[in-house]
Amino acid sequence: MEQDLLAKISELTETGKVDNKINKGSDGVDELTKQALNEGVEPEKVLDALVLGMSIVGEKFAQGKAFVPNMLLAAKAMNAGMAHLKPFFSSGQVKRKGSLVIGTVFGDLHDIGKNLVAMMVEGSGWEVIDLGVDVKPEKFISAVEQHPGCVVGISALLTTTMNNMETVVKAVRGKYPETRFIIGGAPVNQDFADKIGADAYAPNPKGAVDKLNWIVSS
Ligand code: B12
Repeated sequence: MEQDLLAKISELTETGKVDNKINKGSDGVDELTKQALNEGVEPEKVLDALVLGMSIVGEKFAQGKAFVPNMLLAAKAMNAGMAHLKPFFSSGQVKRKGSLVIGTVFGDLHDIGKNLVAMMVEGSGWEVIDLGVDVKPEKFISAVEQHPGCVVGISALLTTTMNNMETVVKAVRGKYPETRFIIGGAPVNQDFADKIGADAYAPNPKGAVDKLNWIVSS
């Protein structure tokens, strides 16, 4: 019974059925997550079910079998479930895997890809602090100050702004030398990440989650 409920939560997260207002009034992730917690299912297991749904859609996206709208819907469904889990996070009963401070580098206003990465990472059990677009080094520095031990994610979509990533890496490491970075965005690649001293590069949200899990375990 519990297994069925958890499997349903995963499936509905993947398909992006947020709540019973969608599709003929049958329950969505919102109602089923609430039901599971009310029935005493461990919050960790509910989180795992949400994460599984999100990771399946992330995998499909990486393979070109799911698209931006699928990711957005899945993230919306996951957020509906996460809202019921928030109290357990705040009480410390459910632990986050880590925190990611993420932003689009200064000079750059593109945020669609960065938002997808943020949603997917949050959906895999991380705390995400999204600084938005056109983020200057000082803003990254103050976020790192407020979230000790966080990983910093930087996005750039322009060949004219990708070099600003190096400025951010240097400025943040000037104050917090241990800070680890993950970068992404259409014009960058692993070679560029190596060149500017970033710890990781990923081409898509699924890759970002894998690399972040690798960063915290290494
Ligand atoms: C939408 C868009 C815009 C929108 C942005 C809206 C928004 N809210 O983001 C608007 C209209 C504002 C815009 C403006 C401009 N744009 Co524009 N834009 C695009 C467009 C069409 C799509 C970008 C996009 O969202 N892709 C979809 C997402 C899902 O993919 P993604 O961003 O690559 O992200 C994925 C990965 O890269 C990765 N990823 C992304 N970030 C991160 C971060 C981390 C940490 C990790 C691990 C991974 C990761 O994961 C994501 C999901 O898979 C592209 C062309 C294209 N087809 O890519 C041009 C494009 C990026 N733009 C371009 C240009 C030139 C501009 C302008 C300069 C145009 C102008 N003359 O004004 C301005 C610049 C404004 C500025 N200062 O930023 C050029 C860049 C050329 C270049 N090589 O530098 C492109 C390539 C178009 C072109 N062919 O010429 N743009």
